[in-house]
Amino acid sequence: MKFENKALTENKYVLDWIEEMASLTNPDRIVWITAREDQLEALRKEACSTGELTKLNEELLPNCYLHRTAVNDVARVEARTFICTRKKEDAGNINNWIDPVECYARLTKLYKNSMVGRTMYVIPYAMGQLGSQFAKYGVELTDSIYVVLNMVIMTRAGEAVGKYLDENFIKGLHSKATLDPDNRYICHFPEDNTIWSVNSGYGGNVLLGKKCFALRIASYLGKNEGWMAEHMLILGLQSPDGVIKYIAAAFPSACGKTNLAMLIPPEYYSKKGYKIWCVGDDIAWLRVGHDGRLWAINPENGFFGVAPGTNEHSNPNALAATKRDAIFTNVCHDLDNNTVWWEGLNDDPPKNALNWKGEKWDYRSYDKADKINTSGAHPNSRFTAVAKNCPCVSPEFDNPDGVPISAIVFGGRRAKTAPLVYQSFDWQHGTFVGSIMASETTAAAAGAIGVVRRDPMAMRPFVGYDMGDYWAHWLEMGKKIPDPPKIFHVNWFRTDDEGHFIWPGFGENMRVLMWILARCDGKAEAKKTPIGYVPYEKDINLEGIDVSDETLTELLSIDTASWKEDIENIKEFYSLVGDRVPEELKEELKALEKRLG
Ligand code: OXD
Ligand code: MN
Repeated sequence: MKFENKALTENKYVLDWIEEMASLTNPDRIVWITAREDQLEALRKEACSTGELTKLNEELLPNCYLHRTAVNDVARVEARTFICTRKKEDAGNINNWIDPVECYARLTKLYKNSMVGRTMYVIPYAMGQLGSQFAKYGVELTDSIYVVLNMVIMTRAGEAVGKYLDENFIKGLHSKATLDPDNRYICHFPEDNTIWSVNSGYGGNVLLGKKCFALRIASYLGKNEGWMAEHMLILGLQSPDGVIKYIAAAFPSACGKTNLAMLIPPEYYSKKGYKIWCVGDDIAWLRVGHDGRLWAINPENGFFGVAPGTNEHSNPNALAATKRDAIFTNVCHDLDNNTVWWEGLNDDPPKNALNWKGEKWDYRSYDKADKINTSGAHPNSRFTAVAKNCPCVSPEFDNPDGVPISAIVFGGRRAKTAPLVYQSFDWQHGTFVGSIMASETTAAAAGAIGVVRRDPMAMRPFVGYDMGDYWAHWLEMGKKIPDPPKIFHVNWFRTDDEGHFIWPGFGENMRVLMWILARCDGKAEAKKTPIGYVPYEKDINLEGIDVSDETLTELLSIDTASWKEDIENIKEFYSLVGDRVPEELKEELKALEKRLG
């Protein structure tokens, strides 16, 4: 095998695998990614020369680039994502499955000679801090410079990783091939530590360290090795005495997860000296520490955030992180300034611009009902930003031991069913609360409005094995954590009868976090209700916001009728998950039904 530069490992197992993949895909050149600045700069130049990237205004957006994916390749494709376990039942009813022998054969045909005339980049990378007990290592082979440059932001990639590569590394093969949507596959072989992705160039399908490794493969490893990989943000809330308490929180998409991860405390709290630190915005790996608490790291090194809606008000920290060293995907290109724009950035769309497809764009044609065809930026357009460029990045971001978690928070978008916040009775009940997590579809999403989609632990598309076994693993973990975090559920999206949100959300969500931490410290009482512990009105601080006592009572009320309706939906979902739903959770469901009367 002929590398253009020096191999970064001598491990024969790793080299043999690269050789095998290279003889299948047949690239013209093979280059190891050292991630040294001179190499990256040469790759950026090359990508600009072919149109793969556009360099943006160096003064306004230093070291920032714009990329457009194919118009039919703009999001993760769950229907084409597969968990290929030898036994179908191990992938479970929620995942798509193909027999691994058949899948390897089918994809081998698609990879055959797919890199002829192209370069294969060999990206050694770590999820987590190099050398940390949490860290896991992988190699992604790809024919895309865009993937290389994104992986260098999103993971700890490059020459320092070489010495950590051994037989346990995660083998990732990605080829854009022909970008044929009918032959697009995102396949996971958890029993072989392997990920194969073909015919896509979109982030979540091709940055294999993220959803594919850090959630799907890692959740499987975690089950076997006694730890957890979760779709959770991690934030630290610092009180005026300097003490920082950490919260891990899981939300389905479109619930403001990145905004919560980077929350700016409202003036009432900031004046007193409170502060929020962001450890992670998407993924948490959790392990039991020597002190008996649950500790977490963010295995990533950057943010792959949704651009539309990000602005000075909703998330100034994320916006600041995009001001340098960022890659923008499928946003609107302001040609006068050579900068970028997206819906919800400000009220001043560029007058001379290209839309996300690269076509001349007239902002006056924008129609909310047809965003895909009329918006400047694609609704799922993204920024890839270096975590360290975020003003509120936690000082513990690189701590190889992670941070101790006081509270786990689940959330969803529910008009009526879930109160603003409640606490589970214990770990088992908390696991149940996670298992019944759900969101109602909004006008923003395609399809009917108000349809409940169950998304347990926000992991529905990301568990690399059977969902029932995953819940069983949660219950097992609960037995192994001597001093477990308390588990809560929040809902920022409660509405009145006219459908208006009655909670202000955004920074004001800090008021709810304060109650959660007070509960963890044993400093707040709570009402025992059929669904869990709910705050007394007096314990949610409303100073400085326009929320009346009546509204708070409404926010904390339990709508028994809608809970009873929900029970039926949960039963259907449990039977969809199938016969591996743990008995303990079925009992929790029965007990809830009984308490509701
Ligand atoms: C993401 C997602 O992109 O959850 O983070 O879809
Ligand atoms: Mn996510």
